[in-house]
Formats: sequence, structure tokens, C-alpha cells
Amino acid sequence: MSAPTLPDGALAPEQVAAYERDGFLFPLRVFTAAEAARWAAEIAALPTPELRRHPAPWVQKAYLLLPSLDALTRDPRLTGPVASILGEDLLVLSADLFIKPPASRKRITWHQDVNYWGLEPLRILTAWVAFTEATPENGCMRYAAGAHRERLRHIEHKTADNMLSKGQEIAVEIDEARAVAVALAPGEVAFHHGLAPHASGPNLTDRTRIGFAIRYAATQVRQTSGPAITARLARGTDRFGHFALEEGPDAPLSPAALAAHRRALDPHAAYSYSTV
Ligand SMILES: O=C(O)CCC(=O)C(=O)O
Repeated sequence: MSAPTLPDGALAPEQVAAYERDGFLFPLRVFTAAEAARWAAEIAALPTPELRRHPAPWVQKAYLLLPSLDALTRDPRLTGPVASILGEDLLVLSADLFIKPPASRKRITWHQDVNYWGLEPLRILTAWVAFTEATPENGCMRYAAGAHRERLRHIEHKTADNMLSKGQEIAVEIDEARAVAVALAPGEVAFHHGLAPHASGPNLTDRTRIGFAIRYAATQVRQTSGPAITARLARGTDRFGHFALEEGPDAPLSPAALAAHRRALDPHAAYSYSTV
């Protein structure tokens, strides 16, 4: 059963407390199943392999290519609950499609997102939007509860079945028996803290699993290392100007959108797409 969000989109204080205690919060019923099905269908029908041209099987900053995804990242039904945690002024640093085809061995090793992103302070969360259902059988995420209070040491061990661009992996053992499966229905959302350890397994079903992982940051977050990345203002005002701001796409995969997407991804490519 989805935890309800308040009518104005804000989270209830007990939901914020649960996020702070566990490092994650789900399921949140933010979008309808029909909306999720439209996004999934739009991705399935894309006329070009543009979304597959990157070395990783997900697509970063997909909101720069498709107006529908740009609108999703700025939708008050989603940014309202995010604002309850990060504050009213919000940037999107990236938003990545994680597509697991049917019967795919692709998996994600245990990692903390911000561990390898040069960003401070850590007022950053991921909103993972389910475009299809996410279940243990099709490789939904797993979270380690309450482990988001410190940076854990990571190693890099790239293997063909690991969807992470550098094969990043937490160097200490995570207790799988205590891991929480992030099962979501289409249109539901899970939030996780930038330091919340998470992983996901293979898709053992005959249907594609699609999630859209939006990286929200409070506007005071700044970059401490790596080539300068750009960001999209999703809500409120940017009083800090730490990032050059991006414009949304004019039309799906338009020449201008494709060019803007390439420009915005250049600094990420320089870091094997592990910058954000
Ligand atoms: O979609 C997945 O299975 C994993 C997503 C993930 O690792 C992330 O959002 O950082």
C-alpha cells in the first residue's frame, strides 16, 4: 500500500523522519499507472538508437532529450515531496534511465551514489520513478537501511554484467538478509539519500523493467572536483549560481535537444559517466 503524500505534495513529518532514519522512503504514489505506461511506451518507440549510444545501458540527462521527461522532473507532485526533504530551491543534476531488458543478467553492485560524485554538501537525493513495475524478480533495487550516515570505501571492478560505468562497489560486506527490496508499482516513486547503499539484481522475467533515477540537489550544493557539470532548475530560485543552468528540450530528439544533450554530457564522458 502506498504511503499517501499530503494534498499539496508535501511529505508528512513522519515520512521525513523515516527518510532521515533509514536513508530512503518508498513507496510514494506520485504518478498514475497510465502516465508511467505512456513514458515507458515513448521510450520503447524512440525512432533512433540515440538513447543507446552511451557506453552504459542507462541514459544520463534524458530530460534534455524528451520534453515529457523534462516535465516529469519539474512536476510539483514530485518536486513537492522532494522539497520537504531538500528545501524549496531544487536542481536536477542528472536523471538517468535504467532499462533492464527481459532475461538480462545486468545488475548493479552495492554502492553509494555521492561517494564518487564530487559534490558538497550532501543535500542530494535520488527520486527513482517506476515506469514499469519493479519487483525482486525483474531486478528492483535493494536498500541497506540506516547505512547512509558515512561514506563507505569503494573499489572499482568492472565486469560485463555490471551496469555501473566503472564497476563501483562498496568494499565492505552488506548484510543481504537485512536488505530491503524496493518493490514499486508503475508510477510509484522511491527516494534515497546520496549515501544510502543500494544495489539491484538481474531481470529474470520476460518483460522490460524501466526506472528513471532523478538526481535532485539543493541549490547550495557545489562541485568540489571533476569537470564542471551543468544542471536544470526544477523548482524555486537558484540564489547560488554554482552550476550553469540548462534549458529544457524544444521537441523530442530535436537537433537542438541532441546538441544540448551532447554538450551537457561531455564533462560526464570525461569521467566515464560516473560524475553524477
Ligand atoms: O535501477 C537500478 O536498478 C539501480 C539504480 C541506481 O543504482 C541508482 O539510481 O543509483
